Amino acid sequence: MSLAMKLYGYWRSSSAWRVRTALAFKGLEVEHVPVHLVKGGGQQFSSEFVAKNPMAEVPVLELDDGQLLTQSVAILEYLEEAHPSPALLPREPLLRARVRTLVQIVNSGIQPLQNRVVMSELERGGIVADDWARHFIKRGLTAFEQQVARSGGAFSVGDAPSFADIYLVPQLFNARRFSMPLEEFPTLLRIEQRCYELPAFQKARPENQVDAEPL
Ligand SMILES: N[C@@H](CCC(=O)N[C@@H](CS)C(=O)NCC(=O)O)C(=O)O
Repeated sequence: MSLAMKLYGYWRSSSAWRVRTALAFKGLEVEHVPVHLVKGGGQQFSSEFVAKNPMAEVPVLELDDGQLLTQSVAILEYLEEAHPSPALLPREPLLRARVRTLVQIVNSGIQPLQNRVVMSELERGGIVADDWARHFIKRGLTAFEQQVARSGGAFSVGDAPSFADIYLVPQLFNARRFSMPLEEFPTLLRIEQRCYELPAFQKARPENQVDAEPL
């Protein structure tokens, strides 16, 4: 049986993870199509995949009519508009802005500075890429922690899960991959724990994916 939508992703990709969580939260079934980002130099660079996403990145969401969506923010916004319930954005404009602020702290302030493509270029230039990554993760998580201390409740913004939590959880996983101590972010750790009580956040974890490898 072929499912309606396809998600091109990679088990350990934090950006694909965001989309997996949103899909699971909204109860949307997709066919997962693994794109191995490392094996054989990276399947994301195949001409077939680049035709789907010229940035050669996951995630790509292919809709049932073949339309392709890239960039996790655009995909999540699309899912929220096309499938509004259960909601992943609060109703009040100010709170929606707070969620989007947190999303961008991760999406533009942390992840692009520590992704594989940037790290490889830094290493080629003789820079210690892990130190660079830790610097920007710490900077972003510090801002996230301060913001959430003001606007958060059980989750990052108020008492319901939102896009902000969907961006936070994979970023904490990435921080641990860089062996970063996280005690200075107690609010974020508490929210992460709360997120993992929800089935959608469990389902989206890297180790629960069809292409998962030992962590
Ligand atoms: N801004 C993009 C970022 C996508 C991205 O960085 N994807 C990474 C995996 S997390 C990727 O596919 N990298 C390709 C590579 O490592 O060559 C989004 O939010 O979707």
